[in-house]
Amino acid sequence: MNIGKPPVRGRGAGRALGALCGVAAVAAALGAAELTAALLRAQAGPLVAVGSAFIDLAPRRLKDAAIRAFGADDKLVLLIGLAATVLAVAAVAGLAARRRPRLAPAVPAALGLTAAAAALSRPGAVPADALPSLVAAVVGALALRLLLSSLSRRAVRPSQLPPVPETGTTAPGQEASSPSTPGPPDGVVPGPLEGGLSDRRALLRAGTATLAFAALTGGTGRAITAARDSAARGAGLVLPRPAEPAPPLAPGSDLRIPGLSPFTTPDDGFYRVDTALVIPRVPPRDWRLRVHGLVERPVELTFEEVLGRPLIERDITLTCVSNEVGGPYAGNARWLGIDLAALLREAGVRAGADQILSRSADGWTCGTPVETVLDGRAALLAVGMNGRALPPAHGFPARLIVPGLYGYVSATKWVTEIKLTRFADERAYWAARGWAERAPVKTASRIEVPKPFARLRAGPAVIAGVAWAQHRGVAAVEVRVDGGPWRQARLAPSPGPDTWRQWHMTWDATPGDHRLEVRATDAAGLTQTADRVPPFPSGATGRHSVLVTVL
Ligand SMILES: Nc1nc2c(c(=O)[nH]1)N[C@H]1C(S)=C(S)[C@@H](COP(=O)(O)O)O[C@H]1N2
Ligand SMILES: [Mo]
Repeated sequence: MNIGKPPVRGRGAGRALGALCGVAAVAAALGAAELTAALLRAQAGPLVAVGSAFIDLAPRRLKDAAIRAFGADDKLVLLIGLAATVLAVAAVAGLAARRRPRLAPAVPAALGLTAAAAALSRPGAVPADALPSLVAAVVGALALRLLLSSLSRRAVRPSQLPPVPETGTTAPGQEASSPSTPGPPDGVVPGPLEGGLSDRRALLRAGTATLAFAALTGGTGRAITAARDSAARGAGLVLPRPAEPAPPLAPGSDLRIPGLSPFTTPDDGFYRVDTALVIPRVPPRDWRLRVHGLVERPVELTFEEVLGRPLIERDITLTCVSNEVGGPYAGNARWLGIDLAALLREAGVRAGADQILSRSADGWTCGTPVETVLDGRAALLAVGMNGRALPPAHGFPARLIVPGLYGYVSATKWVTEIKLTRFADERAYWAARGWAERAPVKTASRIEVPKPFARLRAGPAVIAGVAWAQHRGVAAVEVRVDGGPWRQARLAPSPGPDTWRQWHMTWDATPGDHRLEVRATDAAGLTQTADRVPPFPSGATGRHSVLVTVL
């Protein structure tokens, strides 16, 4: 009989069991952390804390690549990747426990401590924010110890056991699983085939209990958070009517061509770009906006006070600097809010202040030129979007909207603070990462109909799309086929210079492969350049084109 090494099959199974112990222990740790976070109303649990720190520390190229590869799903991908990594580390720890059973619990403990450090590093973190991760560290370590000890009890070889009377009622394993039985002296955990039936039962019980604990704590935590969320999300909140409604849309503003973006983007179709791994929860009851810094009279507003002021409604197109030529990060909505310029005048901007440094509930910052907001355009502290409260993903309870500027220098969601300062003194989130300090929107146009690589029938075909040049306005859109002469497209009306415009034309399609190309001219007379530059650092330029086949 080979007593030096356990049988091969048993060793493999023992390893698998060790790995499962690791995974179950970390699941219990994450469940307990979720419940702790919910009970304490902590900013975030361990996974989100680590993920958020990762987002802020990630090099720009990686961040850009992630946004491009996953779009708005990048956050889910990051969270899933993180969970998978943590579970894999836990599995390896469980595996290694065969050799070092006493050291193994240090692994979940170290993971939890790392997460606690990440939680404390978040902007606006308070010491309590580390607690969910600390709970995870303790629960993970204890659970892994418990599981490993029930695993190693099975390790006692029959030769080490006291002789068993041959009554047939007591299996060898029963002794092995009694608490007084010491673990294997050399720390090696042999395979399950060497243990008795009741050992297996003990391990099964411990494993099941651990997973049940994970599910119960995790589920309860989620449920508490979800219940609180629906209260904090403005569900059922009715906004006052605008004192100054948006001008009615001229007939034909929306051409309703199949495949063409509607003039007003529905909330659930509106692109989302932000650094928030989970959507910040800001109950309107607790929300405050502080206007301070280089001002004569600091102002503080509650949500009710905002709603009590005259509300202005405007159609404004928002675009992201990360949008590639022809890309999807543009949307047009009807925003409702108070006049941001009036708010600044009320506070009294001091001479020398040239930057409005706004900050969100989750610590993101944005630098907007003072002169842009004060030049008479419809800059808003917005509370409504398309006739309802802001959706949580788009900044509930309040955000900034400044027509003509890319979102990263103008459109702070979940805004809680406006500080008047100087560009020379303070840098906002993306400016600190190399993006342009000032970033007016570049004139752009996009072909939406036909789709790239569409196959069309010969004869009259519709070409249509949208074009934007916020706050200057779109004056013309031209299209050409296969590098031929530029032809004027027909422009749909727009309520003003701050929204995109739909455009269309009819093309007599002839058989063969064709390249359709578009360019827009803004109301200042400047035509979009053909020079292709990437989004970094101040927005992409170049013409959008689409290849089609006509049959
Ligand atoms: N709090 C916060 N606000 C933010 C951002 C962010 O990361 N955090 N991103 C900005 C960027 S880059 C853009 S393009 C717009 C996008 O707004 P949307 O998600 O409502 O479309 O929000 C801006 N506001
Ligand atoms: Mo953006």
